Amino acid sequence: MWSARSKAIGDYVKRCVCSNGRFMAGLVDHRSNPFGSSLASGVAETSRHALPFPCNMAAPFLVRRFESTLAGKQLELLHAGDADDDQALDFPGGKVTYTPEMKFIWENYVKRVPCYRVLDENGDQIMGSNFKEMSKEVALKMYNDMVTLQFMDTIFYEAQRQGRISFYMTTIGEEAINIASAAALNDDDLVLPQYREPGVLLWRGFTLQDFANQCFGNKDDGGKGRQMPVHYGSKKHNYLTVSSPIATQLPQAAGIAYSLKMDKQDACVVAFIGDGGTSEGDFHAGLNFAAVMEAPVIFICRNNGWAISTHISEQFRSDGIVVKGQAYGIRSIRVDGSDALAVYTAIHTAREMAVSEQRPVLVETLAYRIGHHSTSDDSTKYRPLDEIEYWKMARNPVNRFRGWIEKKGWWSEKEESELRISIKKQVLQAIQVAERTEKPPIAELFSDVYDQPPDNLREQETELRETINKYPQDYPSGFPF
Ligand SMILES: Cc1ncc(C[n+]2csc(CCOP(=O)(O)OP(=O)(O)O)c2C)c(N)n1
Ligand SMILES: [Mg+2]
Repeated sequence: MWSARSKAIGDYVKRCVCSNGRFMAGLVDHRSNPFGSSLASGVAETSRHALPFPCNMAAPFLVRRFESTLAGKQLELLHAGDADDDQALDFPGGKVTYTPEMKFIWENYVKRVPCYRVLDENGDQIMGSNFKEMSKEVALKMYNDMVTLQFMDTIFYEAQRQGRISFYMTTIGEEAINIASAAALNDDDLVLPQYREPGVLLWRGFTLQDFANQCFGNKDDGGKGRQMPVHYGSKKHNYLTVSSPIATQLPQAAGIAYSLKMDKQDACVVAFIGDGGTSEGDFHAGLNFAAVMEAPVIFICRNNGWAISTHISEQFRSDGIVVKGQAYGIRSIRVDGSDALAVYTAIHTAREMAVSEQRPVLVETLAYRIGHHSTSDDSTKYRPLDEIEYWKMARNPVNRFRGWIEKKGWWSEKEESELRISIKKQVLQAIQVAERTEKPPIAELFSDVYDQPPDNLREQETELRETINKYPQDYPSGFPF
């Protein structure tokens, strides 16, 4: 396959081995079947006569793997620009031209990658900007959900401060990324969140009651109260459960997207990651896998300037994240994350590319994290208040989108005040109901992993029950025992 891709090397090998008839025949066979005649026919044979595991699993996988990826072809196309240069170095992956000039690639950029936007700070469309039109219905749902997210954040945050829930994370400043990206996707697209993307679930119909049940860890929580607050997940909404270890979702996203590709599904995977998350090895493994396997996955990096108290200048020296996409051979764009219309357009286009061209796409959104990292953090200890205030007031994504819908004649002051009264009431009610709902039974802590729980798990359950009996005052009352 390797020599078949590279004509010069193929010719050279031919010249060297022309006296060896068998080797030549091998080469000819190889070319007629890009995956090697022996491998392909062997695999087909294996899959017809099912062998015991693991062979019977591996064989069909191999057949389909090669059917569904055309990495070799893609690489040739990728470097086609140098194909006619006879002097070029014919290297695996494509031709590389020579230069007598010794020139290092400079670490600084002449110009930073610009940020795509459609709306200015007042919600006015920028002259000459191109964007995807949206209906009044979609625009109003987007606005409604962004405001809901704000109320949810304010009230849940306060509930944590009052000691009613143990932990919370807000999305303040990143409402447009949450909602506009969800609006641009299909509901079949699988979302692998980091943790600051509850808006995608909200858009898909996860109710305020569902959110409250999860944060209070009651018996109606889909996760049976086993996860920390904000670690939402919903199979019904194609939203994989948030996992605390940062970036583990990215290699998983590449794998899931590759399986969608093999099954020829009309859907893609969408994986969110923060700027801090890009320093994890999993970020690089995920992007590289997706690029090589040409997996239909959109990586949305929320660059919000901070990873807890670590500023991006301590996180990386590149021009943000967008440039890393090109290094991996992934199409990429940088978008103003405070501009809902720009996010909507970019994600809509990225989705079309991912699904119809079967390729990964990287979208870097820029929107400052206005809130603290979590309720365990006080960001005023490491960043100036006026910086936070500037982003909250001058670059607020919700106000900006409201400006646009008002100018279109789709929204009024009266509707605004009605919406706010109604949402506030709904969020408060959801919290009250969730708080009154009893907790899941203790036995649920030990179920759903093993068919027959092992001895050590049984021992732990007994020990827990004894401890609760001994110190009942330290455990919530009304716990089904
Ligand atoms: C593997 C791993 N390392 C460290 C942490 C602790 N941690 C939790 S959030 C976080 C910062 C992530 O920042 P970023 O990706 O920028 O997301 P943001 O909170 O800004 O949305 C860190 C270091 C973790 N959860 N997992
Ligand atoms: Mg961050």
